[in-house]
Amino acid sequence: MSERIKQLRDDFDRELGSVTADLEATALRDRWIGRKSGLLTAEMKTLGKLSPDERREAGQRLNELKDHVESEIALLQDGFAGRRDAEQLVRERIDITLPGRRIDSGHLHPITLLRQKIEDIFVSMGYHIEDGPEIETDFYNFDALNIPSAHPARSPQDTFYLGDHLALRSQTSTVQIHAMQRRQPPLRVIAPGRVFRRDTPDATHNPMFFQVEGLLVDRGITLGDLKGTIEEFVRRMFGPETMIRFRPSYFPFVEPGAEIDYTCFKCGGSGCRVCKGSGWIEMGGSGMVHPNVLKTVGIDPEQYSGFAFGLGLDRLCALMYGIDDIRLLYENDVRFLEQFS
Ligand code: 2NM
Repeated sequence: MSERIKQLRDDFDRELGSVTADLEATALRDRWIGRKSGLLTAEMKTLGKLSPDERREAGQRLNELKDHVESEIALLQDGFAGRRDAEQLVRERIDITLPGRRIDSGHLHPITLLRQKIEDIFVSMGYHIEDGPEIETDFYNFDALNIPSAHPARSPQDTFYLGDHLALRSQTSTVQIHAMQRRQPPLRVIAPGRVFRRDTPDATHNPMFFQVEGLLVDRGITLGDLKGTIEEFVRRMFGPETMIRFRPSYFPFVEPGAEIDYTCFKCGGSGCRVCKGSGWIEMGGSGMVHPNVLKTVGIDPEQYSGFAFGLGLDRLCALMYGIDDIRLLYENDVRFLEQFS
């Protein structure tokens, strides 16, 4: 009997060695120790035919073999389960070092970013931000600004009329007139906003664009105050090395009037593509507020004087961001706008 049990153990060990999968291990278990048809189960049943001594001996051996079968198969199944877990871990591996996907979020329009930067500089110099209507009467748009009745700016070729005496404002000076009517000097105001002119759209023109105009009125204000203010502004805006120059010019609402240039923010004045080789960039118009304008709003030009200036945001925005066509600013093409987040 003991020879036979040894043979059985060898047979089992050989079969165990060829098991490669979980299901085969289960089948092997059934084949050897299954309740109904297990080889060892059947062997146990023959014990009754033996003498008591032989039965005790063989029973012990068979139990040992059964324990052996159970523990070997359990070991094998543990191994398969471990391998399954390991494979799953590899399959479902997550690389936590990968940067996350950026969540799309809204952002401000480049014109708005620029306007806010300009506003911050003037607010820190004590200016108030003023707002006003985009539809104005002739009075605010032209008369109060000392623009003569025959001036070409008044023609329907240049201005969008909405009726006989109403038009879309062609500059934000209208807001300055309202401000001067509402308050007494000393006065420091900037007026950012949309303005409208009947230009044919091209790379550098759009019939609607953005301006910031500034106004300061007090006793004893001179052209020197204007120059100092603009100088401070451009240095804060473009860097401390920036210089300015004034070129005499004419606007009906100022006397004297001047165009302001500043040294190129890109090359510092040596000449480059941004400033078209000149070293200078045009900022806008300026001047000392015309006595007629002050009189119209009830400010005595004998006691008070003021300076004013206006600058366009669109071309400045195009230069600063390297945009070659200002119409792109108003097409709301997300592929364009996404570049400024
Ligand atoms: C400019 C150029 C020069 C200006 C004048 C006034 C007001 F209301 F005080 F008369 N506001 N802004 C002004 C002066 C605007 O823009 C090119």
